[in-house]
Amino acid sequence: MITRRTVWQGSVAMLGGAALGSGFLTRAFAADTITLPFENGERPLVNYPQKRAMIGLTSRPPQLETPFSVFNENVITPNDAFFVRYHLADIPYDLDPATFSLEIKGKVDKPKKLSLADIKKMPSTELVAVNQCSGNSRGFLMPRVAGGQLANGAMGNARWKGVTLKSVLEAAGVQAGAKQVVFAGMDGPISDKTPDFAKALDIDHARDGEVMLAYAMNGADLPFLNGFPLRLVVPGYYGTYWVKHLNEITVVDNVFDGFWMKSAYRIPDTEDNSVPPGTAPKATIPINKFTVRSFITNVVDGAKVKANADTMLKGIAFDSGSGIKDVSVSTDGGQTWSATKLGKDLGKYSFREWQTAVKLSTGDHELKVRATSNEGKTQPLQPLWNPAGYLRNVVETVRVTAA
Ligand SMILES: Nc1nc2c(c(=O)[nH]1)N[C@H]1C(S)=C(S)[C@@H](COP(=O)(O)O)O[C@H]1N2
Ligand SMILES: [Mo]
Repeated sequence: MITRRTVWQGSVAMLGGAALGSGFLTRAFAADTITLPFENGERPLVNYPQKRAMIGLTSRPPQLETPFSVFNENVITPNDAFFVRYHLADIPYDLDPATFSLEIKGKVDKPKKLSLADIKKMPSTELVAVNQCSGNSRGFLMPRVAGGQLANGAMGNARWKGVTLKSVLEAAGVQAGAKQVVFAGMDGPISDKTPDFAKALDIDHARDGEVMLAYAMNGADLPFLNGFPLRLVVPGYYGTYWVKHLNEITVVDNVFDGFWMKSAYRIPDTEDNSVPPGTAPKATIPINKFTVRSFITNVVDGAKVKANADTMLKGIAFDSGSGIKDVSVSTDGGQTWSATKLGKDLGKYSFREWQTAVKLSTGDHELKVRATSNEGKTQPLQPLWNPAGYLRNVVETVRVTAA
């Protein structure tokens, strides 16, 4: 029998090799590339353990984007195609799930150290939810901004299984005066000058019964690169809060001022969280909930379709958890819109499928898709801008030629 420990030792060797840019990775770079639709968009397709060929953004640490075609295959993103984002290069490749423990400390009556077995003995909960990087789609921003130049593949939808953070906090006994809960994982910086990755949620949010400590994803253990053996799941919130390899929860009686909360992952404190392109915001707040988005997944930009016949359009939409009320498409560049048929409801935090048929006359057309959430939010026709390139949710356009 192959034990997990053995499997990981094997994988670690491969990961190490890939991270160091061995011949294995160099060959992957040379052989297969993909060009994302913006300037300097050429990327290698890279191979990592537990992952199919993914779009490589960086190798140390590994950052992998999901090829967009995956979103047309299934409303649930397969584990082996789920994107990967890390900040710090010291990743706990040698972690042993048998000795792993999660510490709960700070302003609690009963500090705890829970093993994975302890956690798996607690009542479990499941939820389908989208994880999306704050910088998803950043590569499309004009003017361009610094940061990972991602297309639309730094998102994914999975069924998460674990225990509620609420139940773990209750077991530890949160003390009066608690303000926030701080989360840290086992990865760390290679140099002391880089601040360790830690994120915080307000105490009420942490105790809402939905925020989850997940040990499984789509019916399997978390892939190593997606946070094995335990990660935070914060439904409706950007991925930056979804701390991976989670081993430390600290209840604090102040607003946590770590670098990744106080200085990074901030959005303009304006009504639509944008500023005029190229300008700096006067005040900022921590990034929080997803903006509403929708995509056509089955027709790619530049496609040729049959004129005056039914063209099937299908895709996905999601918001921060009010749920999708309507997805409409336009075949005339946004002048007129028609409703589409929504697919099965997998829960308010999930991708929602939609589809419709359109007839296109001979010539060039701009197909647009726009979602409206149950809380009445919709997507702008012109892109909003902020200096970090977060929150992108402009109405997407796919150009096709009908003949
Ligand atoms: N431990 C740890 N957790 C982390 C990060 C990290 O760098 N270290 N990055 C965060 C960010 S910014 C994102 S977008 C998500 C990505 O989750 P994924 O890699 O499973 O797709 O992980 C989050 N959790
Ligand atoms: Mo992210």
